[in-house]
Amino acid sequence: MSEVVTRERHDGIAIVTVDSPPVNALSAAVRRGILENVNAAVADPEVQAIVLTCAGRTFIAGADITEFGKPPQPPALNDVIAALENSPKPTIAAIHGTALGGGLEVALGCHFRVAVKEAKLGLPEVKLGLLPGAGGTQRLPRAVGPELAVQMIVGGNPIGAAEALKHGLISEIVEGPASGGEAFARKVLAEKLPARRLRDDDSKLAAARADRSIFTNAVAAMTKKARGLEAPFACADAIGAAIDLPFEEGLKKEREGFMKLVVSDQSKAQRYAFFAEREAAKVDGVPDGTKPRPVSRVAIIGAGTMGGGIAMSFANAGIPVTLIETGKEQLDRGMGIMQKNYEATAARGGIPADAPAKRMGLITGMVGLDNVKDADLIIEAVFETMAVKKEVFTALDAYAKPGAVLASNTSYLNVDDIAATTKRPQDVLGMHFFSPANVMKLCEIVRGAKTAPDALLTAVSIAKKIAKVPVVVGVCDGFVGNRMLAARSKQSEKLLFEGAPPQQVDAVVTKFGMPMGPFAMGDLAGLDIGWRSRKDRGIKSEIADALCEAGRFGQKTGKGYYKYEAGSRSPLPDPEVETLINDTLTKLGLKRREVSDEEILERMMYPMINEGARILEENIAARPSDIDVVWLYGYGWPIYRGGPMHYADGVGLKHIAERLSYYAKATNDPSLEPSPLLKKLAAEGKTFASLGQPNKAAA
Ligand code: 3H9
Repeated sequence: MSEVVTRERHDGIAIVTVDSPPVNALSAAVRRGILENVNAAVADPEVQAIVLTCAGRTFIAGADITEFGKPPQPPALNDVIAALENSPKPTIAAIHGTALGGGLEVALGCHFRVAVKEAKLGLPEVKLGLLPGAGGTQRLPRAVGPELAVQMIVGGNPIGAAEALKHGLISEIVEGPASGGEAFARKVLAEKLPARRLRDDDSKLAAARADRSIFTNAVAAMTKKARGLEAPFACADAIGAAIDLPFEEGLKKEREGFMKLVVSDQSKAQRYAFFAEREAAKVDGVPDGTKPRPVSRVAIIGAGTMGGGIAMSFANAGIPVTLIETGKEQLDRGMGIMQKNYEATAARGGIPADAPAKRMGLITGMVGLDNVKDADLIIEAVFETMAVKKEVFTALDAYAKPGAVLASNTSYLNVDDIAATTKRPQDVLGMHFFSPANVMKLCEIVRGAKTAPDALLTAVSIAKKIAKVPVVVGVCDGFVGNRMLAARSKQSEKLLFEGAPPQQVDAVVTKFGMPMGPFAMGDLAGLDIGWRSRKDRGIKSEIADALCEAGRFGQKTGKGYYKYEAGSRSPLPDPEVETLINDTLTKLGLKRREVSDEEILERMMYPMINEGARILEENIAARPSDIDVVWLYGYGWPIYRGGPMHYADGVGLKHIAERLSYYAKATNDPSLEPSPLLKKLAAEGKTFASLGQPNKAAA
């Protein structure tokens, strides 16, 4: 019999336990094990009820994603679920941890479900570009009604045990999964509770069958932000089939939808991203057995936009922080902004009404750098110039306790130079958060030449604790994300001089799926920052300079590359900008030409990919998938395109290398020549993925 699924009999109750670490995913062995044990329990005359439960940290977390794209192995999940549903003896799923995807579908096949109070239940397949393919779209609407089913399936967000109880998804909240499941089974037998097969119970569909707008309104609300994605709409169609069709026909529709999505490029990209994110957390070059240093006190230096956002990230995770400023006035201003930010979120219903007070209660403001002396981790988020950073780190070296990890939130600067101002470079590294730091999930962890492995792991582990996605990168100008962005910015600027208007460039980039184009992004960040820095360095960029000379600093002045109506953040094309560009080009003796959307897309994407290849050559990123994670979580790269390096593999590296060589000549820009690594891979017909990828994501 199965090794990953076992069965015990306790006085008439069969306890079937799945034990397949790490997350009890439904591999072929687990499916077979459940089926065999349920069948055996049904056949055992001593057994009166069957409890399905899991060992380890969680109930079944879903289908085994590594099996997708490979030839299917029997038994099919639907057959396993049918065995539980058709059992003549009551079946009970006893849930702890997370019952997700196929895991919840198995539980929905049982006649009853109970869960511990911390459990979470959900159908998150949509986040992998899929729909629940084992009856979830048919049984969940029958269990909780179509409205909540749409939220859970189309939105992909799990619910807690209390909500599950309220909506009838579980029958009881229990203390321990196995013991609670067994006790509940005895209650079923003693009270002769009728076994309920969800497939037979259409009562919760009646309202939406009478008035379909209940369903369509719920779908409209959940798909508002689904631009470019296929799966949310396919999920909605499958739930629609539950409302419109008998169970078996709905199941067939669901199956068709699943089979289509599982081979789609979008789902492949989303599954790749799932494993890429987990791979990124594995740090190369750290001796086995290295442990992160314990962190119980955290201090953040600087209560500006970044420092405040970082402090909020800690408070959001329930971790107390000390926020340190040089003066009371700056501190009060920073604390005030955080307070307002929390209140605005609470007013929108984003967090509970008592959250602002609770979270602000975790942030202690203090004046003076000497207040870092008890901190185990110190994150500096002061003004982005080397002189200021060095001054702060010299002071931190004097005040911080031995062994404290000293992190800089620099977005460009050389972390080794910062470390060199201290007598403890082994404790220094970068933690580059992205703005707004309380929202954006990426944290580039910058490993200096002398950073100690345990200091590095400390930063990675604390980033995970505050719900960030950490990616370890090496020291270079702009690290991974901003260095690649700079390659794109250079091209977007050049395109203006060649004749493409800002709105055309931005439209191509947003149509691709990015949240914003480069010019709208410039307007949001403020054009004066770059202008000042160009002036300091004696560099010219005639169009951008002319905009700033005309007082067009971006959104904050109501005009930049675009104009903005009072109180609005929507960029509107401005004829004045058109004139300004024309005048500047005439002055420079340059002629505008028609630039095709195709050229814009290639010149926005390929130079970035080329820079990514250089980043790999220089070992600034350990794997191509790490670069993808940076772009997915730091810059809003569309998840269904997997990240720039994954996208490049899909386009074909040979094509990309050829186009880069072409543009290098056509636009007289040697920086566009393909990097040696890109050239080599292209010549060998290979992909970036061939260098080492999260291989689990079956193609
Ligand atoms: C589905 O069910 C389709 C069905 O409707 C229909 C089928 C016909 N498979 O995240 P962690 C690995 S689609 C394979 O770091 P946590 C993961 O790669 C599925 N492997 O832990 C990692 O490996 P490693 C629907 C999986 O505690 C390790 O487990 N289900 C799977 O932070 C630990 O993972 C989902 O989408 C899997 N399904 O979070 C749920 N899941 O250590 C996906 C995890 O080698 N999973 N692994 O890097 C999750 O959301 C989280 O893993 C979970 C635990 C919340 C469960």
